[in-house]
Amino acid sequence: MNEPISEDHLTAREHQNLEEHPPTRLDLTRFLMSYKFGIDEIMTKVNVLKEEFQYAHDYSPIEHVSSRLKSPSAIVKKARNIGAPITIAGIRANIFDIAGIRITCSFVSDTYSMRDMLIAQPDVEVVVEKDYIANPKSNGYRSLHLICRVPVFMSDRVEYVYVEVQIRTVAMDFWASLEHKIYYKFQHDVPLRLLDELKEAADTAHRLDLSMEAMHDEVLALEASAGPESAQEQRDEEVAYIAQLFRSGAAKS
Ligand code: 0O2
Repeated sequence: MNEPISEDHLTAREHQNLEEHPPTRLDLTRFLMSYKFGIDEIMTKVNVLKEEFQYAHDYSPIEHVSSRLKSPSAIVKKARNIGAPITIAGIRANIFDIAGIRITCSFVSDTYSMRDMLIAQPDVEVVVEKDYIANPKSNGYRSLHLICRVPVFMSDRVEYVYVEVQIRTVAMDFWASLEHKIYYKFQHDVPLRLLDELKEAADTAHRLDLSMEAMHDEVLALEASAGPESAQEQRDEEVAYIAQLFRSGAAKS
C-alpha cells in the first residue's frame, strides 16, 4: 500500500504520459483506497453470510477468508503486460484484480453455495465468471473465479470498483499454494517431472474433495433421519433465550 509506483519499469512514452498527466499523491491514495473499500464491502458480506449460515445450518461453509491489494509496482507491471495506459483511468478500466478476496470452503458444494449467495446480492454485479472447478486448467488448477463490480460510497461520490473473488476448497487451495511456490522457485521453468507430479497431485486432491463431500452428505443424511426437529427446537430455545435477555435489558434501562 505504501510502495510508490516504480517508474523504473516505464517506457519513454509512459514516462511522457505520466509527465503530461501526473496523478497526485492524493489521486493515487484515493484510487487504492477505493479498492480497499471494495474489499471491505465484500468481506463484510462474506462474514455476514458465514455467521448467518452457521446459525441457520449449524455449520460454516467457509474455512477461511483472505484478501490482498495488488502493490502499485505489480499494477504497473500488469498494465504494461496487457498494454493498458499507465494512467488511473487506464488502469481502472483494464485491471480487474487490484482487489482480491480468496474464500476457502470445506466442500465443493459449499464453493457454489457461496457463489450463489454472493451474486444474489443486488449490489454485487458479476462481470466475469470462470469456473475452473468444472473446467480445470490443463495443469490441474481448480477454483471458481468471479470478477465482481461493487459500488463504494465515498464522501463526495460513488465509485464502482472491481473485486476478484476466488472460491475454492481447502484441498484446491493447498494445491494452488504449493504450485505457486514451485513456479516461483523455478522462475516458471518447472521440470517436466514436477509438472507431471503436480497434475497427479491435483487429481488426488480432486478425488479427496469428492470422497469428503460424499462422507459429509452421509453425515447430513444421518442427522436428518435422527430428527431435524431437535436442531430446530434447539434454535427456537436459543431465540427465546436471546429475546428474554433483550427484554430484561430493556426493563433495566
Ligand atoms: P496473484 O498474485 O494471485 O493475483 P489475469 O492473470 O487475471 O490477468 P487470467 O489468467 O485470465 O488473467 O485470470 P485467471 O485465469 O482468472 O487467473 C487469475 C488468478 O488466478 C491468478 O492471479 C492466480 O491467483 C490464480 N491462478 C490462475 N491460474 C493459476 C494456476 O495455474 N496456479 C495457481 N497457483 N494460481 C492460478 P495472478 O495475477 O497470477 O497472481
